[in-house]
This record gives sequence, C-alpha cells and structure tokens, in this order.
Amino acid sequence: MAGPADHPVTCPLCEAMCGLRVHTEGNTVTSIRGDRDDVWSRGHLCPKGTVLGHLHDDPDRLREPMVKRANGEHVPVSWDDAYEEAERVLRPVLERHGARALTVYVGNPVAHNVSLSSYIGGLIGMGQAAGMQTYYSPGTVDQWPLNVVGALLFGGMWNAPIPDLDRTDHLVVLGANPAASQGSMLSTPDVMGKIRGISRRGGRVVVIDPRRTRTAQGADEWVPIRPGTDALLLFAILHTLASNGWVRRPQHLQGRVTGLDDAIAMAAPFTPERVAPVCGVTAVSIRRLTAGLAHAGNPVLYSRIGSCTQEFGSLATWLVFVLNTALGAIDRLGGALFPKPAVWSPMFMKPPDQDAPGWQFGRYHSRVQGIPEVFGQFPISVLAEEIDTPGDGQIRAFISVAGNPVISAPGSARLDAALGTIDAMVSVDNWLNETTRHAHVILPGLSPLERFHADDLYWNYATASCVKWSEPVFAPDSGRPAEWEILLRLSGAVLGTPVPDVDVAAMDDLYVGGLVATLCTSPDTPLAGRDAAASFEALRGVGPERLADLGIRLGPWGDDLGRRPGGLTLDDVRDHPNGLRLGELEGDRLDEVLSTPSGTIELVHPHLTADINRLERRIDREADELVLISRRHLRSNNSWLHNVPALMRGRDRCTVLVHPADAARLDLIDGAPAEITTSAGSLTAPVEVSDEMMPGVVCLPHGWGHGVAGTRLATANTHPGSNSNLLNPPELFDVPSNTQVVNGVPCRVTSAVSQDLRPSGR
Ligand SMILES: Nc1nc2c(c(=O)[nH]1)N[C@H]1C(S)=C(S)[C@@H](COP(=O)(O)OP(=O)(O)OC[C@H]3O[C@@H](n4cnc5c(=O)[nH]c(N)nc54)[C@H](O)[C@@H]3O)O[C@H]1N2
Ligand SMILES: Nc1nc2c(c(=O)[nH]1)N[C@H]1C(S)=C(S)[C@@H](COP(=O)(O)OP(=O)(O)OC[C@H]3O[C@@H](n4cnc5c(=O)[nH]c(N)nc54)[C@H](O)[C@@H]3O)O[C@H]1N2
Ligand code: SF4
Ligand SMILES: [Mo]
Repeated sequence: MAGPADHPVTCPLCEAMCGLRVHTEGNTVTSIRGDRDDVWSRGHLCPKGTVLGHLHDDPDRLREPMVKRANGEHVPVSWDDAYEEAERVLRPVLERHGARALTVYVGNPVAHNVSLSSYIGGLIGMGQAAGMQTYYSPGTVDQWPLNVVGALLFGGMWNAPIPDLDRTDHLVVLGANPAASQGSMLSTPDVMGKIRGISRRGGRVVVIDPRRTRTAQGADEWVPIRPGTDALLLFAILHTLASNGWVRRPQHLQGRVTGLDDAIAMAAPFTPERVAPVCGVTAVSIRRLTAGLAHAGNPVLYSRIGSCTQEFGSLATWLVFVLNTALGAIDRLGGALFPKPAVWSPMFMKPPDQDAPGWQFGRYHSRVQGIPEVFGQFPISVLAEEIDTPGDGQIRAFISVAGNPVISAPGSARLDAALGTIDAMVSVDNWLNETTRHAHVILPGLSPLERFHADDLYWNYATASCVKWSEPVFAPDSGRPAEWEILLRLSGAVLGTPVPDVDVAAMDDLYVGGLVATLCTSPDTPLAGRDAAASFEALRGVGPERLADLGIRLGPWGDDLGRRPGGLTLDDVRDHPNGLRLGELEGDRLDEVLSTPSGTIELVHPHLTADINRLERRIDREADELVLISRRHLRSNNSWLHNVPALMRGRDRCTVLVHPADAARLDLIDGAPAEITTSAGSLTAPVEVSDEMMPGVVCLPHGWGHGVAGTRLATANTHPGSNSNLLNPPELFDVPSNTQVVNGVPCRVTSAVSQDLRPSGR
C-alpha cells in the first residue's frame, strides 16, 4: 500500500476551477484543502471541493455497468455483457428507423470532464453524419441567450466579455447569485472576495434580483425586480442614459460598433414611468440606477441565469451588452473584457453547418411542434413529445451522457413517462438516478479522482489566462474504459459497427484526424491552409491527451505544432502541476476577438429586435398575483451532490421561500407544507417564510425530487425534496433562444396543512 501522498488537482465541480491539494494514504483520501500554490486560485475553495473523496468512495457510485432486467431492476454485469446489451437494444432501432430515431442528451458535467468534453463532439458529429437530427442539452435551461447574443454581437457563440471585477468601480449584477454558484460564465477564484473588494475600494455593487440573496446582502444596494422584466428595466435605463446625454462614445470604440443609435431609438417607448409598475422598480429608482452607472468611472453590468431562463432572456442579455457599449465599457479596463484562453478548443470554431456569413437560426424545425432550431437545439422540454408522439422521425433511441433531465428539464413528468416507454436507452453516467433508472444499459465513467482533468470552455470566461492539467489521483480498476473510450464506442456503433466490435483506437484516429482535416481546410481556424496529415502526425498521445496537446499547441502560447519553437505543448504543461499563469485581462483587443461579418460589434440584429413587440405587449398584461422562481445552494450541484452526506447536514433545503406578507395573506405557516400549483402541475414543499423574497414571488430550488423507486441514491433518497420542474410549463420559453422559463412562472400557493391540525383551528 502506498504511503502518504499529496496530489494537486483542479476541482471539477464548478466554473471556478479551484486548485486543490488532495492528501491520500493508500487508497484513502485523508484531506482536501485549497492549494495555495495553484497559479490560478491561490488556495480558494468552497465546501463542495472538499467532498471529492466522498464522491470517490460513495458506495452508490457505479463501478460496473448496469443492465436493466425485465422486472425493471438494474443488475451489474461485465463490460462485454453491457456492450452486447447496448447493441441488442440500439441496433434494431437504427436498422429499422435510421439515426433520425436517435438523440443524445449532453448533461452539465460534460463541460467539467475532459474525457467527455473532448469526445462528445464526436458522438454528436458522427450521429448527425448518420442522420441524427439534433441533440439536447441543459443549454436551453441555461445560457442559450448568451450564446445567441455572443454570436450576433461579437461573432462567436462562446464569445462575450466579462466584468473586470478587479478594476470596476460600479458593478450591476442581474440574475446571478455568485455567493451560491461561485460565478457562472465568469470564472474567477473567490468571486465573492472580488465583489466585496469593489465596495471596499470605494466602488459600488448593485444587485437586481427578486430575492435578497447572499450576494445581494453583501452588496451596497439590492433592487428587487418582478421576475421576467429585466429587459424592460434595462431598456428604461438605456432610455434614461440617452435622454440625459450620458451615452459615452469613447475613442477605442470609434468605428467598432454598429447599431448603437438604432438600439437607443428602440428604447424610446420604454420610459421609466411606463415600465416601473411592471418591473416593480420605481421610476425614481430607475433614474437613480442610471445616474449611478453614468457617473461612475468604470461601470459595468453582468447578468446570468436569472436573466436568461425567463420570458425575455435574450432581450435582457442583449441589453446588458448594449448598455455596456453605451457606457463605453466594452473592451476597456474596469469595464467588460474579452478573456484570452490559453488553450484553443474546437468549441470556439463556428460549427461547420453554419457555413454562411453571420449566423442562421430556424434552419429546421422540431417535428411535433415545429419550433425553429437555435444552434441546432430545441427547448429541452421538446424531447418528451419527440419521444412519445408516434410518426416518422419519432425518437426511439436515447443516449444520455452525464445528465439528469428527468429532474432538470421543465415539464419533466412527461419526459419521465416517455423514457419509460423508449425502445433503447443507454446512459453514460456514474449513478443510478431518476433519469438513468430508465436506461437499458448504464456505462459508468471513472470517479473524479481516477481521471485526468482539464477545463476548456470556462477559460473563455476567465479573469486570467492559465493552463492546468491534473493527473489522476488513483489508478482506476483495470479493465475499466475511460469515458472518452465509451463515447467513441457509441460513436462507432451509430456509424454501423456492432457495439462490442468497435475499434476504439481506430475511431480515435478517425475523429481526431477528421477534426484536424476540418481545421486545415476551413477558413479562420488556427490550422487553416496547413497539411492535415503532417499536423495530425505532430500530435502526441491518444484520447483527451492528444486533443489537449492540440489545443495547447494551437493556443496563443503554444508551439503552433512546431512552428513556434519554445511554445507550449501538453508535456510542458504537465511539468507544472500547479498550472501556468500566462496572461491577465487586457483591453483593446477588438481586432483579435470580433468575428462578425462587418468586423464591428453588431448591436442590432433582426433575430433579437423582432422580439421587442412581444416585450411591448408584456407591459399591458395583467400582473400575476404570484410567480415562482428558482434558486441554487452552495452545497448542491444541480441534481447530483445530494448523495454526499457531508453536504446534506443541516436544515431541509428544498423549501418554498415566501415573503411574510404573502404568507399572512395566503395563510401559510413557516415549516408547514404548502401546495404549489402552476399550469403544469402541483407539488408540496415546506414553507420557509422569509423577507429575502420580494412580495408576490416565491422560490423553490431545482435539482430535487429524489426518492424514486429504482434509483440507487441512499442519502439523496432520505432527503428527497420535490422536483420544481414538475411546475415549470414546457411551453414557456424565450423565443429568440429557445430557452425555457424557470423564473417568473405564474403559480398559486395554498396551505397543505389539514384543517384539524391548524393551530388556530381554522
Ligand atoms: N453550488 C452550486 N454552484 C453552482 C451550481 C449549483 O447547482 N450549485 N450550478 C452551476 C450551474 S449549472 C450554473 S448554470 C451556474 C448558475 O449561476 P448563477 O447564474 O449565479 O445562478 P443562481 O445562483 O441560480 O442565481 C440566479 C439568480 O437569479 C435570480 N432571478 C430569478 N429570476 C430573476 C429575474 O427575472 N430577474 C433577475 N434579475 N434575477 C432573477 C435568482 O433569484 C437567483 O438569485 O451555477 C453553477 N454553480
Ligand atoms: N427549474 C430549474 N431547472 C434547471 C435549472 C434552474 O435553475 N431551475 N438550471 C438548469 C441548469 S443551468 C443546468 S446546467 C441543468 C443541469 O441539468 P443536467 O445536466 O441534466 O443535470 P445534473 O443535475 O447536472 O446531472 C448530472 C448528471 O451527471 C452525472 N455525473 C456526475 N458526474 C459525472 C461524471 O463524471 N461522468 C458521468 N458520466 N456522469 C456524471 C450525475 O449522476 C447526474 O446524473 O439543470 C437545469 N434545470
Ligand atoms: S468553488 Fe467550485 S471549483 Fe472551487 S472548490 Fe468549490 S466547487 Fe470546486
Ligand atoms: Mo447550468
């Protein structure tokens, strides 16, 4: 047995990418601390980071494949038997209906797992080559509005500037709670420390949120807002800015922005007086908010999921960048800066199917409802009807990868039922949970401590240019495939080879060779015009290591596959277990970062502005008496950390937060159950009376609803909570981006205490 050892690894649990020190003795983790030597995070960590050992040791974590028997029970089998079973269920569907009858769900942990993030593109790409129409992801309950705005304004769907937290003197946060999330589409270690730093150096932090979150509590000002009305408020701020002559047109943006005056003209109807009653923010406050931004030296706005997963998510997100432009903040120190990722990723490439200049949406439509695609995706809730509605093109085979849509997708009851009837379902997942319990076969990946780790996407939103690569802490049991090998096997199967017979090494060469060839033959890629065979030969290793070598070498500090001697390769990065810090945020980079057809920031685009009519109609709509919003908790991670006992101590977290005035009006008692009902369904949750809420808004966390028969989650199942997505109606989504509305859903709340138990006897 090995003696004590100390392993530097990067935490894979959120976008903060903290460096951790994992101390082990033999096969046991003895402690996990923040790593002060990590070039990026310098010792920061949160409670989640300390539980990687618990995840590794979780007796419920799957170490062997599972196959569903006829009685519905899952039993462990050998890998060979699992591949046979996957073939047995998948092949007849593919033969009879073609790959059109197949779809893939790409869950959130894919983005935090280098094996999956490197190879999911292969599964989707090969699936589409075989005839699969589309795939699904929680992107449409998340940042799809930001992707639309990034693509149209800056040219890339993953291209958007982040607030310069270290230098701004006036930060306005909308729809984000970094105190829980640790920052999203904004990666920085100790994000709350940085936000507090703004106030400490004499600046101001304003949080606009229907709930007085911990982020809002620490801010200089909390502005409660009626859910779903951010776009109205932001339009009114733009209107006020313009009518006072406060729009800034700094030198560095001269000739680099188109459409600012048009956007300002579009703000004309949205006066503070007109939007105030809808937003629940007084006209006086709107003017004060505007003046605060206008008079600050380095103002910047930042918005996140609460401003995305709402009725006008795209317009709200768009207006954040319009305002950042109108304040002269874009690409300027102290404002909104474009990060410079050290590692190039295929994600940063315009997808090959977007072959016209600019971006096209609505190139095809969903089969059942005819919803136009956005970046190849429909709202996630569409998946259920595509499975349960018969006809040509019906989805009959489903591969889920690190996702739990039975919990995370609005309208989840229908998806749950639909998955119960599907002909073939294969899950690449580490737990037997609410979704994977429907799978005919579950193929588990390695634990977070048994695999390499590196991040790609999040460095594109990060406050410094770093590169890190973590080696596995523990060797996996022999004979276990890594997840990239599982994905390649499934990719080969979709192309026609029986699952057990796929030559994974050959598939790896096929995929990476194909990617390199695409890079060499497409314009505007780091390999454009180069020789594909020679470029492929220059790469070292296999699997994610080879792709990481490619990304590092094609990055700004890389060796450009040998053309820039002394530049970095994966081997160099591996020599630096605490990572390499290569650059800090800078301004004046528009030439480098803009890839719109005009080469300018294109603020106005019909795909977005066509939605303004819908927004105007919202003003005259009768107010809902009560609406529901979502929340996150520091000790949860969407649906899947509830099986870690160390994170589950303390009070029940799956409560419905209700303002005291609403509680009194609705006769709700703190701690007692209430029934929450929407057009989609109803559920019961304990009431937590809290003046954190603005009146008229109640709040449930997402990610709960455990305790389902057939799952293997001993701890989670003793704290089941309720699934808030039973309440979120599938038909509510933001039109330009296909993003589901999980904030601002009209609801009713009634006491669920039986009459005779009520203290007053009523
Ligand atoms: N601990 C922990 N960390 C996580 C996660 C987790 O589950 N747990 N999840 C990760 C994931 S997948 C993501 S996408 C990120 C998300 O990161 P964040 O965007 O920071 O997410 P939330 O904490 O949900 O904060 C959203 C805020 O929006 C507010 N809100 C709701 N409706 C509206 C509205 O209409 N207008 C405005 N202005 N605000 C509104 C909510 O009250 C809430 O405070 O977090 C990541 N980090
Ligand atoms: N109402 C409401 N709904 C929401 C949200 C909200 O704010 N409100 N937020 C949305 C957002 S932002 C997101 S990102 C989604 C998340 O939605 P999903 O991605 O569908 O759900 P997760 O809960 O992240 O599920 C992760 C799954 O990955 C598995 N897993 C964990 N680690 C690994 C691994 O290393 N390998 C493999 N193969 N599997 C692994 C877990 O077992 C679990 O099944 O939820 C969305 N749904
Ligand atoms: S903040 Fe995020 S990356 Fe850092 S320890 Fe916590 S979960 Fe891990
Ligand atoms: Mo997310």
